[in-house]
Amino acid sequence: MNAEKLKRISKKMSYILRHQPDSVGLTLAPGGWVAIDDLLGALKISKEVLDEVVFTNDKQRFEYSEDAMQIRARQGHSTQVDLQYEAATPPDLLFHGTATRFLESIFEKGLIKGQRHHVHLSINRETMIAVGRRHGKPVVLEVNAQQMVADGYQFFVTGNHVWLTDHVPPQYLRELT
Ligand code: HQG
Repeated sequence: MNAEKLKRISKKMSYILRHQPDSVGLTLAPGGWVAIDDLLGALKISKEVLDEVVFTNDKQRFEYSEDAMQIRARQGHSTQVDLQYEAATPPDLLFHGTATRFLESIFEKGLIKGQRHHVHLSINRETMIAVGRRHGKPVVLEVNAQQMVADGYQFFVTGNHVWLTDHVPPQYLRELT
């Protein structure tokens, strides 16, 4: 299937699995899971097409359950759901991509999660530039995760290596130039 069409389905899946499952009559089970058959019915696509979306997705946003009966978005939710991630110890440094226009507010309030469940961080600086560009002129912030852990902050990691935390106060942030 062509890339354009796959992207359209992926966006619809993000909308359903992260934000508005009830828009197609679905409810997320704990962990954020829905039955694959129910999602196929809602999207009116075949399992083959769903496989292609899941496996070719640029950011590996979705995952199947171990029993291959269910699917979920790995992160990025705004709808109320417990993703049941286990706490994990991050590498000493993590990165967050944002836009320069947000810096003043970020250095005042820290990184806040807004509509999402968590602040999203990454070990990969390059990816973070692209994430920042979605909002304006990109800038990458370095997060002193080692100090945050020492100070008792909790982190979670998703299957596609996104690090999640509740809030990053300004003292742990440094602008990279
Ligand atoms: C900023 C994508 C002002 C924050 C990516 C960001 C990611 C503040 C924006 C995932 C702030 C929120 C998440 C403060 C944070 N004042 N602005 N105090 N604190 N911000 O889209 O991190 O393609 O909700 O820096 O890959 O950009 O959706 O979060 O610029 O992993 O799969 O407020 O979304 O993945 O924007 O992106 P977002 P994000 P997907």
